[in-house]
Amino acid sequence: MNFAQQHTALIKKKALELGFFFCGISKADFLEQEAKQLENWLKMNHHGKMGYMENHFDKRLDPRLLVDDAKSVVSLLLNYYTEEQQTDPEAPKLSKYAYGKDYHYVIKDKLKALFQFIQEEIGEVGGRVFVDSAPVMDKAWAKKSGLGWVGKNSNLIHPKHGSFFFIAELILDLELEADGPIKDYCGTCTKCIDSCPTGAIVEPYVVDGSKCISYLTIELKDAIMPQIFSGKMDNWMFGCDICQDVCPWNRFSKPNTESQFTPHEQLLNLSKSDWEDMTEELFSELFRHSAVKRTKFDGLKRNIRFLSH
Ligand code: B12
Ligand code: SF4
Ligand code: SF4
Repeated sequence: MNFAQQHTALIKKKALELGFFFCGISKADFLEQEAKQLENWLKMNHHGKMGYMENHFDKRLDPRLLVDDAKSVVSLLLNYYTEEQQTDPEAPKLSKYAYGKDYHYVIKDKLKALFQFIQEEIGEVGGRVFVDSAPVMDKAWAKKSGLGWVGKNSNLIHPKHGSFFFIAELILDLELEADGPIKDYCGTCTKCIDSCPTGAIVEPYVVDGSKCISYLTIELKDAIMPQIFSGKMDNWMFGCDICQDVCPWNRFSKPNTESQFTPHEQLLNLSKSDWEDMTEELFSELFRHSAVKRTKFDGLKRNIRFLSH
């Protein structure tokens, strides 16, 4: 085994010990194919009012502009699937990814632990840790690293475990052994496209973010929701899981074992009226460490009100 192979094996083993589901490696290079696709996506205004997607175009496509002398991108997956569900079938729906503690914190701690391990075991390695919010194309790297294929719903799907996981990276100035991409297994299926209530999957593999319920309920900060989506929200108040719930590959999902993703004990038992009558105090208590804080109390109220339109 050469050094790159030894280091790769060490990192992958440690990543699993830290609770990551999978770890794959790519050479840090320019994302040529994605450059055109990102440019088109922005040109079509599929980012809506997510102005941050227009920033750092070059950095988003080239990890060497984010980390000096970057050699490798280490992609990591963290499972958030759960079989727990909201008990009132009439209650406004919350996406599974937001049941527990905000994943940004959970993942950052694990990434930092992995980076520290690398420096202790391998030596002076330069790099940075990234989760979600940075200008890095998480799915493109995970795909290149062989952790799954990007499906027609535009989510990364692992052939044995489905798509209910988060993606994070370490970009390092260390040579590692790269993995290769896997095949696309969507085949002739169109379940996600057919099930999307707002028609946000405008063509296979392309999501118009500005039409997605996840965008409308989380990212869009306007005081009033666009009327064209009235009656199309399928009772979602925060995020949307439809195009993943209907995906046949998600029958392979297994419940996560991350204790920090355990929902607040009251959360899943709130009834429709509990949500409608929610006070700011209860909101703060339920979502103190949660990603739902992103919408703020008024945002969640706006979403809930819109559902009864
Ligand atoms: C912006 C964003 C959104 C936006 C836009 C969605 C989108 N598809 O881009 C909104 C707010 C709508 C959103 C929603 C969700 N998101 Co989001 N989001 C992001 C973010 C910050 C950037 C994604 C991005 O770069 N988009 C830009 C466009 C260009 O990229 P793209 O859709 O991936 O485009 C590719 C394809 O369209 C393809 N393509 C384009 N044209 C063509 C043509 C052909 C022929 C082919 C084959 C391919 C192809 O190439 C493009 C580039 O690779 C990432 C985090 C990150 N930093 O990467 C998370 C991320 C993608 N989101 C995530 C999640 C979990 C969600 C939700 C499931 C949350 C929820 N339950 O509500 C939904 C899913 C909606 C969906 N079906 O996509 C996860 C996905 C995990 C996974 N397994 O894939 C990520 C990676 C966050 C994370 N770190 O874990 N999200
Ligand atoms: S998350 Fe919901 S609204 Fe967005 S593309 Fe998927 S099914 Fe459509
Ligand atoms: S529902 Fe079907 S088409 Fe959509 S991502 Fe899953 S396998 Fe692919």
